[in-house]
Order: sequence, then structure tokens, then C-alpha cells
Amino acid sequence: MPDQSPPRLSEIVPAESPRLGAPSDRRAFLANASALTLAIPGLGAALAGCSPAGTERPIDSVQTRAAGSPDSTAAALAQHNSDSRLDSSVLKGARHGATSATPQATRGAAQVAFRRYDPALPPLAPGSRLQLNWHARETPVRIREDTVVAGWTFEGDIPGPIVHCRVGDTVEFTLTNDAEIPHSMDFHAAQVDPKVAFRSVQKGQSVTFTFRPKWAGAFMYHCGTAPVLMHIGSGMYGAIIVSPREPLPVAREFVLVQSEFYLADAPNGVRAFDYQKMLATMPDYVVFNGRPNQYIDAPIRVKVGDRVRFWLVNAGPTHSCNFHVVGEQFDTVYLGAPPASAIRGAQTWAVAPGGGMCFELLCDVPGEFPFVNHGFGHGQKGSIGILIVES
Ligand SMILES: [Cu+2]
Repeated sequence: MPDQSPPRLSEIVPAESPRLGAPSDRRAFLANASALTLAIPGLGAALAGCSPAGTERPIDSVQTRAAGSPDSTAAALAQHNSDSRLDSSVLKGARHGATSATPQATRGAAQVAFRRYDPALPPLAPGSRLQLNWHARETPVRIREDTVVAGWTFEGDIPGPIVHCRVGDTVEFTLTNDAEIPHSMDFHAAQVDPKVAFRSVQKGQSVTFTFRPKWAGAFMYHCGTAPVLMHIGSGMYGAIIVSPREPLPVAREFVLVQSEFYLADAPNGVRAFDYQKMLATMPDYVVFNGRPNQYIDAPIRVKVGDRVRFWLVNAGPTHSCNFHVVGEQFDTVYLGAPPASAIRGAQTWAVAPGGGMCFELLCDVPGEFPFVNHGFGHGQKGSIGILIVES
């Protein structure tokens, strides 16, 4: 019987890495963590949370509090950084092994209905300030008529809600953790001190931070609590779309979040996300917006003459998304910060895990156009949809 337990921090960090201790050791440790972040998005933030309690310098834009607690208690809790070691020790406990099948994540699974994830980019909110009060929840999610997964989620869905704002807007974000396991939030569109803003919070606690996106684009958000692979792999991710201040050409705009599902059997017929399978990197499904083939069953529809803009985020956790639209060519692919860095006439472009890009096509021919991950070993596991162009 293989060991089903997630690794301790010491198993994630290479053996030659210095352990936490003297400040110089810690700097070297974080340097290694930064290098690891290149391979595992958010891991550096999670590892950076490993400072001893009370050593962080608070920043104005960040608060951590316990809901309903007196100020003194909240202040005490703010000193307590729920760090990677704690997270791992919680996961190591008897609540569950390396599976997402917590009691909360499986309860009532049979009653959960399938719901298509709406790919339409939500309109911008009026004003220049966006206030988001989200909850981390462990809850069952039906991804096909015959399959319910034990999800770790933001706001009860996989992916979490689509956020839409503009460059320079103020985003004030609060995460409250309703779950037994510590969770956190890492916005790739933010420039903040991750050690403070992206820290984990325990059940009943909240963390609030504010940021102003500097660049336009499609950005990932995700839980950065260690092991990051387990938290992203269990459903805690989504897209924040940052539009430029000067509007892009009028278009039908859609958001696609690709992700991989690594599943194993769990009680009550639920399928649970499985950490050992995540490490083996052979997914059962690779999906757009959390459900395999949902846009084959219910295609995206536009009209001849429409410009279509796909904002694509690849949540991974491990594989790239090689985006292609069969029977079309991309009028424009923005490598970053649209309308800058535009590539014309591309056929397929890879979006790295933890990355996002913007794809445009002009629909001047009617028909049914599959949009696919052209890495077909993954595409045929569920990351294919249909764009119907109606005359
Ligand atoms: Cu989490």
C-alpha cells in the first residue's frame, strides 16, 4: 500500500535546502522557494508564509481577523500565520489523507445538480472600486451528469467566479474560510507582499487585502496553501480578467479556464481529487471551466461578423493548454497586456500553467468550429468545445 499522505514541507523542498532558522538561512530558503515557484505557481508564497509567528511587518492594505472576535483576539490571531508547516500537519491528520474527500466536500453529493459554467465575460461593474467578499468552501460539484467531485472551492464552484476589472481599478478582496483546512488566495493580477496578503487563514478567519492591477490580461487566481498542488488540484482557482483602460475593439468576450482533474473513488459515489495522481501528472480529465466537454453538449453561439475574444487562463496545475480553433486562424493573439504584444495570424499558442492570454478571431464564415487543446492527449480528455457561428 503506497503512502497516501501528502509530503511534509521538507519533502517538497530539495534536501540540500537550508532549514528555517537563522535569518540568513531563511533568506536562502526563500531563494529556493522562489526557484520552486517557477515550477509550482504559488508555492513560493506558501513557503514564504513559514516565518515564525510575529516576525512579519504588517502592511496597510492587509488585515487578518477572526469573524466576531474581540480586537485583542483578532490581533493575536493576526500574529499567527497559518503557515505551510501547519497546513501540512493538518492535512497529515486523521481528517483525510491525500484526498479532497472531506466530510464537507462529500455531504449531500447526490442532490447536487449539474450546471453549465457560463463562459461569458461578466460586464464591468460601475465605478473603479471592486469589493469581493468570498468564502473558501469544501463542497460537492457535479461535473457531468454521472460524476460528482469532492471540491475545495472559492464560492462553491470550480472554477471560482470570474472577476472582471480594469487596469488601475481598486480591488478590495476578503477571503473567509468556512472549511476545516486552512486556505488562502493568490491573485496573479496583484502586486502585494505575498507573505502577508496570500497567507493562509484557518476556519472562521478572514484575510483582506487590496490591490490595483497594473497590467491588462487574463490572470489566474488560486489558493496558495501548501501543498499548493493539492489545493489547486482540488478546485481552488479561477480567472481575473483585467481590461485595458482604453477599450479593446467590440467583441463577444468569453473566459475559458483550463484545468486538470485527477480523481479516485471516495465514499457515497463521489470522486475525490487524489494527490498521488496529481504527482503522477496523468489526468483523468482536462477541462474548460470545470466540466469535461460541456461546450460540446451546449456550444457557444455567435453571429457571422462577430469578433470573438477568448480570455484563456490555464490553472493547470501541471500541463500546458495549446489553444487552437479548428477551421479558423487567430486574427490576434496578445502575448500580454493587450492591446500590446499582438501576434497576427497564429494557429495555435501554448498557455503555460499559471498563465493566461487573450485570443481573438473574426467569425466571417458560418459553421461549427471546435476550440481545442491541440495537445490532443489532453484535448480528448475534455478540453474541447464548439463555437457555432450562425449566419
Ligand atoms: Cu486551499
